[in-house]
Amino acid sequence: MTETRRFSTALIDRLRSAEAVAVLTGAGISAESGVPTFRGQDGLWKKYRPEELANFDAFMRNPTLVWEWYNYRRELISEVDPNPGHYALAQLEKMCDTFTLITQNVDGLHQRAGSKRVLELHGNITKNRCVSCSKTDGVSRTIDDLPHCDCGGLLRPDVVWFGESLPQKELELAFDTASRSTVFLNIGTSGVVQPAASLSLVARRNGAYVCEINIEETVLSGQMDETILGPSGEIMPHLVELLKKNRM
Ligand code: BV8
Ligand code: ZN
Repeated sequence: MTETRRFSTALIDRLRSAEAVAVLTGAGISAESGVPTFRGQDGLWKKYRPEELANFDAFMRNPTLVWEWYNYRRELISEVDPNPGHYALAQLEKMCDTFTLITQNVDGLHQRAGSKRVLELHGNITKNRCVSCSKTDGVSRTIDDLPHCDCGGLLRPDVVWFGESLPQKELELAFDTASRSTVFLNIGTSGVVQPAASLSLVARRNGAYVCEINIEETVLSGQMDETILGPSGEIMPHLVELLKKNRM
C-alpha cells in the first residue's frame, strides 16, 4: 500500500505536471547504503575535523593521514550498494521530460543505480588527480608509500576540498538547471556547504516548488515549500509509486 499521507497534493500536482525537475542530494541519500554522513551521529567527521582532512593544506601537510581517510572511504564504498532511494531517483529521471540530478556526493552510487544525467559538484572519490600536472588518468606508482603520477607528482583524490573551486562546467550547469526548474528536491543534505546549499534557494526565487526530504529539519527547512521527514530510502520509492499511479 502506497502511503499518500506524507505527500502534499501541491507536490504531487507539481511533479505530475513538472516541465523540469531538479534534485540535489547529499550524504543522507547514501546513509541507508551504509555510507556514514559527514555531520551526523555516526559522521565521518566525528573522529576527524574536516579542516584536518578535506583541504589542500592538510593534505600537503600530512598526505598519509588524508590518504588513509580516503582509502578507508573507498574501501567502504566498494563494499556497499545503491539503496532504494538511489533507484527511485533513477526511475524518476525516466518519468520526467527534463530531469537533472545534482549531487554533492563523491561515491558514484547514483550512477550505479542507473541515473544518467548526474552532475558531481564535489568530484568522485574513485578518481585520482596529480597535484603537479593535474592529469587524472596518470599511471600511479608508489613512492614512500604514497601514490605518485608518472610525472613524479603526488596524486590526490579527485574531489573538491574546502577552499577549492567547484568544477566550473558542473557548477554553471547546476545553477542554470536550478533556475529553470519547476520542482526542486533537496534530499539528504544538511544544507551547510556552499555553493551547493544555495541551489534550492535559487530555484525557489525563480518560481520552483522546493521540497526537502530529510530525517530531521535543517537550516534550509524554513525556506522550503515543504519538508518531508523520513529516510529517503523509504520516502522516495513511495513518492515514485504514487506518481506512477497518478501520472502514467
Ligand atoms: C568554494 C570533500 C569557492 C569531498 C567537501 C559561502 C558562504 C559560506 C561559506 C562558504 C561560501 N563559499 C565557500 C565557502 C566555504 C566552504 C563552505 O561552504 N563551508 C561551510 C562548511 C561553511 N565551501 C567551500 O570551500 C567550497 N568551495 O566555494 O570555492 C571558494 C574558494 C575559496 C574561498 C571561498 C570560496 C567547497 C565545498 C566542498 C567541500 N568538500 N567534501 C569529500 O571528501 O566528500 S564538503 C562535504 O560536505 C561533502 O562533499 C558533502 O557532500 C558536503 C555536504 O554535506 P552533506 O552532504 O549535506 O552531508 P551532511 O553529513 O552534512 O548531512 C547529511 C544530511 O543527511 C543530514 O541533514 C541528515 O539529517 C540527513 N540524513 C541522514 N540520513 C538520512 C538523511 N536524509 C534522508 N534520509 C536518510 N536516511
Ligand atoms: Zn603528474
